[in-house]
Amino acid sequence: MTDAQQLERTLVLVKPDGVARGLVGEVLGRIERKGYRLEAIELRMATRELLAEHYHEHRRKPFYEPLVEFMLSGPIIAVVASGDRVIEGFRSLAGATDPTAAAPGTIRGDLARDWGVGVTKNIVHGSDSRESAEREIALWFPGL
Ligand code: D4T
Repeated sequence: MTDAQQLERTLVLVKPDGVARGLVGEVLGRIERKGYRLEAIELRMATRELLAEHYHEHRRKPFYEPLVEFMLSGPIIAVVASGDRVIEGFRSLAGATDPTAAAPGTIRGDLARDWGVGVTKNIVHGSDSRESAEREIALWFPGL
């Protein structure tokens, strides 16, 4: 099997707002009902070091510090899901970054809103490319 044919994987995070609001089952259910496979699931607290790597591309953005504080505010569910085109497919399930603008029918469109903190509390993260997915999976699930 060549690299291009290898089963695609993505890293999904249910962020602290999703866990605190009891939406883990809802998010995982949508991934499963879409037909993707859950390869690994872990409930854990992030660390500042892990988030510094995970959000490396945003490190100089004004929302970086509030984002990291939010991601440290409670437990996160880290998930590896697999399936053909799962990266694109999960981002489609998640909807637009801004929960106010996210289309109804998507996770963010149906379940998230602006709580006065802009777009930070948007329930889920999903990798945005094969390269990011493999980098993020190695961070959250070393050895998987
Ligand atoms: P993630 O990475 O969480 O799947 O989100 P997106 O891919 O949809 O969005 P992103 O990379 O642009 O942003 C990452 C993360 O930062 C938060 N954020 C973003 C924020 O708090 N304020 C902002 O202005 C933006 C653009 C939300 C998601």
